[in-house]
Amino acid sequence: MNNNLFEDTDSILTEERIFTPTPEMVENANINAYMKSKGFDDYEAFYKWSLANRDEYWDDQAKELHWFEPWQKTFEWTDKPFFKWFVGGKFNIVYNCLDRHMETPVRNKVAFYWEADNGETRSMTYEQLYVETNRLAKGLQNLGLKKGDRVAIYMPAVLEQIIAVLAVARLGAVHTVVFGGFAANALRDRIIDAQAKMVITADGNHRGGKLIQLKNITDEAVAETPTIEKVVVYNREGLDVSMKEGRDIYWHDLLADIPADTVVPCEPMDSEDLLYILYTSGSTGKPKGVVHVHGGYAVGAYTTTKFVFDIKDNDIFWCTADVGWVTGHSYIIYGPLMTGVTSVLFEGTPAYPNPDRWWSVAERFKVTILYTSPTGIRGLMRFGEEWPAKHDLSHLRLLGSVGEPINPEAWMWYRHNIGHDELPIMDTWWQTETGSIMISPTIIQPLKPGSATRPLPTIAVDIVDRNSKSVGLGKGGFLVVRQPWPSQMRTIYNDPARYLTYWETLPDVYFAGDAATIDKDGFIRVQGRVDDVIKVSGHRLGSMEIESSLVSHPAVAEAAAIGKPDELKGEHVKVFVILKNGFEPSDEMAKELKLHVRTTVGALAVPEELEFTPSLPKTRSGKIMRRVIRARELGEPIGDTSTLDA
Ligand code: 6R9
Repeated sequence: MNNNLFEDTDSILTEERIFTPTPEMVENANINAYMKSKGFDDYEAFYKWSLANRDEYWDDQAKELHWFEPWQKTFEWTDKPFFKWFVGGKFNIVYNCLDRHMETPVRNKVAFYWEADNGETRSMTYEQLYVETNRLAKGLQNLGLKKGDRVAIYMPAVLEQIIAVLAVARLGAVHTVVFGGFAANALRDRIIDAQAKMVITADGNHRGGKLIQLKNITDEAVAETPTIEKVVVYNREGLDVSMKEGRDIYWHDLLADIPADTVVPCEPMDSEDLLYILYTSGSTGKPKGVVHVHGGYAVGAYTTTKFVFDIKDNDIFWCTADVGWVTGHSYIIYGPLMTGVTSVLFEGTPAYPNPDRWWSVAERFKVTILYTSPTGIRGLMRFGEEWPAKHDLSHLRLLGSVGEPINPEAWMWYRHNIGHDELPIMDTWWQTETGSIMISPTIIQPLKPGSATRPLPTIAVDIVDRNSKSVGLGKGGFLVVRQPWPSQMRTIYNDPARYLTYWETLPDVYFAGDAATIDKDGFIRVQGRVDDVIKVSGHRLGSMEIESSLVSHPAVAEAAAIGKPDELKGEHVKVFVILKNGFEPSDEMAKELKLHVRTTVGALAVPEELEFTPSLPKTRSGKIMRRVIRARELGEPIGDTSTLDA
């Protein structure tokens, strides 16, 4: 890690604008009601209490959900840093998303309003979602799916994607959702690592007006995955796709004889049984299969949805993420459904056909809470204020941001143009590995543009030096967490050693690679990754994945990928390429290599800049020193080069 990372710390700590909540916001806030029940009316004092009473806090939250059998012990270190939450409890997250609401007025509420890329709309009540989930669960059961089996879900943002996720989890099987924008190789690698038995996909769909051939890509991936027995295909577009006899089956054929009153009871899972594996990029090697479980994950997703977004009965919640990322898992599907709120699911892209598409969706569905990303905001900022101004966004009452640091300029634009100069913005810091939001204001706290403010209750966040010692107010360091929380990943699938690195990089704390500063008032500002992960438009890409793709091209000897600051995307990819003897640098070659990355990794990973170079800086052990390349590229101090092979 770079020693000089925090040299510019002082210059970043200058934000003085503070926005305070109105008395009505505080009075009606969900978090306020809970605080009061514990005898507090001040967040700081309440937070201190929560650190000392972690298990009581989580017991209170967990009790609001349905358990087939209660837990005996709230938390247990099994073999540190491995641990369990809600030990002995029997639980199914889907029961809490659906079945529980069948006894209450939520039954007839809209669960999702959906809008297609082409503008078509559809909606589904909680009861309809319950019915369709049960039918699909029955169909999957008929295909032989059972508890513990892994299923890859490679679908567009249609309601059936959500039904697929819920049906798999209902049966106690484990889903691994693969983003619909990923290429065949990425899908194949994830299927192989998870040893998935089934893929649920669609023929294809349109996004931003472009057709994505999901079934063709699935066929290509599945040709090299021995574990796949069945491919279920949802007919989204009526495309003429090839169906392999005995392996492939259409969703509608699978469900044809399954009546609407079919009930497949939720599999009673142990709290610690697997719910899903979600692959995310690390700095080296293949993507990591982050493992989440039914009990603790549910409690974390539910609690944060309730407190951070302050969900009320008549809210319309819209999280613009894709279900293929963790944000979609926790805040499109699980968190919102457990709270019984009405959500929006949107298949399209922000600026298609016009730069006001999002604002038009928000207006038409009367969205009250909008949760989006800095990259989304920056992307739309560039078209000008007149686009949001065309729309009545007066229903909005709360805004959120996630995925990367939000620069104060974008924060102010968001508040001014979307939040009519008065809405609070919840800048939420968390990760695939944390399962749910960790650092974020709630509606009752003061805000500073560009700051995720403070940790949520019980989350023992600290900013530390290399010895895990707090740096103190007004300084910068590594962002760590000192105590476990329920929705934390349990391990890396097939690779527990890799899980250990999160706890062993810095002594006795959880560290997942971000740097942060804390100002004199205790406001935290997350600065981004300290390792070699590149964050493009809010999505984590491993430098390794991009480099592996490049060196798989016959002309490439070696490659190094770095992230460079990008006004729009947060970071963009720049690659340095050493060609093999006999190949000459040219514009055509650069084009060909970019295309190669597109087809092997996916469009997000395509390098914006490609430079041919005769050599790359390496350590003596042969590791490419990406931070040296990055420092050179950005004209920054190079730092410790003691391991550099001169
Ligand atoms: C939820 C999600 C995690 C990484 C994380 C950090 C960055 C996320 C942020 C933020 C600053 C925020 N990040 N939210 N940085 N402020 N509010 O994005 O998960 O895809 O696993 O990425 O994203 O660098 O470590 P994931």
